[in-house]
Amino acid sequence: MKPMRIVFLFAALINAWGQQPAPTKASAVDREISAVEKQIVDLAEAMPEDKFDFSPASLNIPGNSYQDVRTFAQQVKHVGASNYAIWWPLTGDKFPDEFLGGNGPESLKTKAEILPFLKDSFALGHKAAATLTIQNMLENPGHSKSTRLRLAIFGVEHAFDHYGQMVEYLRMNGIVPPATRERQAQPPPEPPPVRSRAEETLEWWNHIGNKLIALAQDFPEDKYDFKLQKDERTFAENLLHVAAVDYDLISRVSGSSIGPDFGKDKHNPPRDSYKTKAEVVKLITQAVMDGAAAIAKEGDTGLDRTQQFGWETGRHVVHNSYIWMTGIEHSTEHFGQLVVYYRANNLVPPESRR
Ligand code: NI
Repeated sequence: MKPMRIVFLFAALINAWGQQPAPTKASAVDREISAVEKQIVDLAEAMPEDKFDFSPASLNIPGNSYQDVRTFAQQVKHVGASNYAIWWPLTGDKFPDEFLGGNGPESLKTKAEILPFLKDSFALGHKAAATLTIQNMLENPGHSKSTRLRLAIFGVEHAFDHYGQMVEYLRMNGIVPPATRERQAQPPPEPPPVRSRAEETLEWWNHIGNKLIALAQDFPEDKYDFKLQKDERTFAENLLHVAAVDYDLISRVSGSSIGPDFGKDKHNPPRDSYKTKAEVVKLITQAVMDGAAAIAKEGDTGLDRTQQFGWETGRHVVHNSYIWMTGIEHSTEHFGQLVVYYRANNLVPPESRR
């Protein structure tokens, strides 16, 4: 991953945390506990009272081995009892004898009795998370063989294990789990509006145009007359040439002469007329801007007008959209050439510096 991307990633994470202070160990773990708590409490509340004693064994699925699995009520009570067993060592509270055994107190039978037990067990989880610090998280509390951090996180893992089973219990009873229902209730995101063809053309025109301007502004002025071979254009002449071709195409599409008079070779303005880097930058910038203005002004109607046009591919009657495409393609060819000039001078082009 490139460094810039990492910066963006961190920026996104910081944004996700909002403007709140940096999370502590306690708050980070507490957030995990809240997440599983919401899922599992919502699920238990969504199961009807009369289904609390449901077990998949009652479905008599051919070849099943569900005989000895927990009922839904036992799943809920097991999560609650386990939460107490796992998190109690962190708070130092006394573990009630009646909570021993995997399924919690025998006395709790109805949905109305079981749900408060579940919720209270998560309240203990929040209390346990609040005790965590960077200093104590690797200590083993009491007689535990696990560290404080391990216990805090294990409660979350264990609850999610049973959440997955309980989801199936709900679906076996024709109930869509609340988390899925919430997700389905969200309206699908609106697709962005389709842009006009002129807007699309403008995007590509500006894209390559801005890349050329960036090179023109960035390249050292004392290397503006650099070229690799004696019979090719220099760095400056390439830019002047692109600007001149742009103006030729803009004039054809607009039906009137636009841009400066470049003299006898209208595609190759003399370097003498544009002596400084500032003058070259100004010309290529103006050409890109004038082209963009013409595309925007003519719109889709302009793109559909036709005229005689000759280029490397031959002479045809073409749509103006074809002429704009020719300009974009032509600019891109010269952009590639200028990038080579960068590398030939042991310089890195702006785009590759990230
Ligand atoms: Ni050319």
